[in-house]
Amino acid sequence: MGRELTVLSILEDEQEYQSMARSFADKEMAPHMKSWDEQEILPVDVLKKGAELGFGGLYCKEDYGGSALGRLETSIIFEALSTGCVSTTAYISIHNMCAWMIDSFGSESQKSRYLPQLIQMDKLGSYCLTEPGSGSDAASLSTTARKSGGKYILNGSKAFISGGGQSNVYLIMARTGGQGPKGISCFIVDNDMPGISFGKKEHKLGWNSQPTRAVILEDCEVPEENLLGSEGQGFSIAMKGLNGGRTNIASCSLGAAQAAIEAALEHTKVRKQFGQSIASFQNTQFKLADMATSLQASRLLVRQAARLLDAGSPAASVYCAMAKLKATDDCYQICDQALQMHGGYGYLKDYKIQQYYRDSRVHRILEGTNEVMKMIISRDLLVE
Ligand code: FAD
Ligand code: 2MC
Repeated sequence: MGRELTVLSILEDEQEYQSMARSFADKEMAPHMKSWDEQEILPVDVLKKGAELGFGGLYCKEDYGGSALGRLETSIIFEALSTGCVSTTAYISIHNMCAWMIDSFGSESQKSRYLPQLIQMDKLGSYCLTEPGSGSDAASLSTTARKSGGKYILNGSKAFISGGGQSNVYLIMARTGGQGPKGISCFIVDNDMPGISFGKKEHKLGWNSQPTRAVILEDCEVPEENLLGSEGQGFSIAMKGLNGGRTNIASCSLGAAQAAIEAALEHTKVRKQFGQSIASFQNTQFKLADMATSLQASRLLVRQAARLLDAGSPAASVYCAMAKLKATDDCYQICDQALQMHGGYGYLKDYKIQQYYRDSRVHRILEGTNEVMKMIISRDLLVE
């Protein structure tokens, strides 16, 4: 299958984006994904090459060099890139979310200072919402930002920050007002501002091509012109960023599942047991059919969420939650099934299937756990 089936779901002009991204994934990413994982390398040179094709600011406006694509095209691109390395693509997706937040809510001066380098990926961005004491309950965060003279003084710590220690620009959600979401503001913090430091590099099951660290703020001095949007707008900015983030992460899961099915097809056609190929057993064939159908159903829901984001629909955030829930759960199951079809070989690090399985596992946890996605969907259903 594989590619033919993917192509069926999109229009002709969108195929161009898909084949450009797939060709980049095949040439620049797939041959290295194993070593990036084993050696825990964030391939900054490859990110910069990707930025030349527009991957650094896919849905930023053209004013400062963005690609000005829709979320639908972005989803197609992240899916295709993920077939070459899920973890690296997911990092690119977080970077894109940060660039979009500055593009959408920044002043002209913030945009002109940060966007050109972010979009070129000469500088990398990280998104900092989670704290040790506030994960799913993000609005309870306790990092503070106190105004003093022409500066804000930030104190607190952020947990699990993707790109932490390696990124240059951190979008930090901190409390400038009272309890709850309305007391939160968003700051653009450079890695060399006084008072920012980073924790140890976390050891992870997957997503190893990108570092994850705590970001520690001790009387961190941030110029007041680095407040993004207005005081109290930070939670809303963070959530709007995450709507796109969730379709992006869901798209990365689509890519993992697509690659897993391709690997399963390759393996089961060649591997023989009981005198015939594994692919000739009806159990294998039916499983493959279920996997392809499940991938396609996830894909349609992700593309629908992306379309609603593009249309500015009020239903978009719920669809983004549905797409993230469905695609990250189902695509992880597809990776698991594909690993099973490899038998013992699937469990060996010599075979790439285990990396898709490991890398896609965390998509059910981050950018809002899938239980939080169910909370968002059910709240909408039950609203009076
Ligand atoms: P908790 O909130 O403690 O949840 C634990 C369990 O309880 C989960 O299963 C959860 O679904 C469940 N639960 C919680 N509340 C409810 C409820 N009301 N109803 C039902 N079940 C509930 N964060 C960032 O800000 N920036 C990043 O770049 C970033 N990168 C990450 C990278 C990695 C590799 C990982 C693992 C995490 C990253 N995160 C990042 C953090 C991630 O968003 C959080 O881990 C996630 O939101 C869950 O928070 P938590 O880990 O505190 O779990
Ligand atoms: N889009 C737009 N606005 C949103 C929104 C969304 N998806 N979610 C919430 N809001 C708004 C909401 O409309 C409300 O605004 P207003 O008061 O003007 O009506 C405000 O935000 C507060 O929302 P709630 O009243 O729903 O707040 P509550 O605290 O009950 O729940 C919840 C919010 C659980 C949905 C939010 O805390 C959440 O999404 N938690 C998960 C945290 C998360 O996703 N973390 C990811 C970190 S990043 C990461 O993992 C990476 C790898 C980068």
